[in-house]
Amino acid sequence: MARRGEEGLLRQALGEPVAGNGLLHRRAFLRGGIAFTGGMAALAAGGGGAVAAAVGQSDPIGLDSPPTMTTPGRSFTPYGVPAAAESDVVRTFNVNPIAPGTGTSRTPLHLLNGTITPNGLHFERHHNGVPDIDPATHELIIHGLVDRPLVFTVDALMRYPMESHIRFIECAGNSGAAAGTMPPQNTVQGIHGLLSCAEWTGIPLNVLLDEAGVQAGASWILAEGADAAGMSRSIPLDKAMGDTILALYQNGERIRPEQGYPMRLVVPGFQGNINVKWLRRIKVTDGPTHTRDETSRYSELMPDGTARQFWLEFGPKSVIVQPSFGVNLTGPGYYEISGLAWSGAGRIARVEVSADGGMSWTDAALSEPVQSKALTRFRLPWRWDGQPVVLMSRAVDEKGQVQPTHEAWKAQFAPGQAFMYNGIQNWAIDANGEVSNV
Ligand SMILES: Nc1nc2c(c(=O)[nH]1)N[C@H]1C(S)=C(S)[C@@H](COP(=O)(O)O)O[C@H]1N2
Ligand SMILES: [Mo]
Repeated sequence: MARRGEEGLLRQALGEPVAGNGLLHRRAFLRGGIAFTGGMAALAAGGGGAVAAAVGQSDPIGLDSPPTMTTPGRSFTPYGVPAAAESDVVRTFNVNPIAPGTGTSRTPLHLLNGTITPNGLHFERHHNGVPDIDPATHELIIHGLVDRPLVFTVDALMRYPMESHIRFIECAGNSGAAAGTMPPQNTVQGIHGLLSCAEWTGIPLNVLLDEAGVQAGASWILAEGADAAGMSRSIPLDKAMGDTILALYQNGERIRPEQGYPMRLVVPGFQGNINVKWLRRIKVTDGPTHTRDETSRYSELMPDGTARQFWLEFGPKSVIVQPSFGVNLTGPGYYEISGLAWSGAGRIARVEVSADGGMSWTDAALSEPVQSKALTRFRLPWRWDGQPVVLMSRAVDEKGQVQPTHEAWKAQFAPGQAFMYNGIQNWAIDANGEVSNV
């Protein structure tokens, strides 16, 4: 088959580009259907722009049995683990020898797809290690401005009505390296990997606060963890009474020790720090407590020298993960650009993609279901002609907030600020298909 004919077929199936440097309409893959799939395989045989390999000569229709079909497979395991060949899909971290439990590990977002983070790959941020908590003796106390101070055992909490919600958790320090003056040459994991998304199941916090009876004059709560950092944060009462949950399950199983076993707060869309893990105490208060964790950190220096405190909700943000640094292109041809978008304010309304450094944009398809304060996967078909390009993505949330450029983000703060960074991520692709951060 002549290559020209197949190119024509693909063009017919996928349509003409809708924005600069070969971006195709977001529905092109759907429209292409079977013709597109056939076209890919045929292109491979022709040698150009292939993603599917050509079928072998001796076995043109795949009827020879592979060895796995002639001997029985292995037996069962009590708890499954990923395929051995996937051993590079792991969290990354550096251990500080003086405080080995203090620091972060990062989710390999560039090696995953979809939106849910497997529990063993959820990022971690510990201020003084992972405590070893016995669920038989752990208790949660609710006190302060309440009618009835209460103490709950884990067993008692397991009997309460629960809800499940898919939510992202992101560290306020995530992407901080991208807020600097030089774009970091690192993977999405290295730059943006303090971000994960899971289905959290637990008790709406308002159920427990109502049981304790919040008194008039109360306006905040203090939440404290049972770890060696005694990490504690103030949370506005309306958020605590809103969509905040006391989570006991993570993607169907009990919360991992790293994520706060036996219980943590999930405060949707708010900075990671406030999602207090290993929760042991909630005090209802008439104002923020100004704990160490919210005065020494998690406040922003403004251009006029004042500090902004309690800026808790993330703005709209997105990043292209395929392709991205370390996820290079293998030659000209058709690709699916894909990435993640999220906002602390609610659902993602749209994600626009540019392949010409921001001169022209087109809407990516959002993979359903698009959920509030959860990671959203966006996808866009693209025909790369082999010339250098700059890819960008820009998220807009349901409140109409637009993800800012790097420059616009920086202009809001004093130099050196890096918390809550949500600037646009640019990836340059050179003629060899190699991706760098620009
Ligand atoms: N008790 C306690 N809660 C904590 C922390 C901690 O060190 N101790 N780290 C916080 C920070 S800074 C973040 S970003 C999130 C990280 O949650 P994860 O480790 O489950 O990803 O937990 C928050 N809750
Ligand atoms: Mo964090």
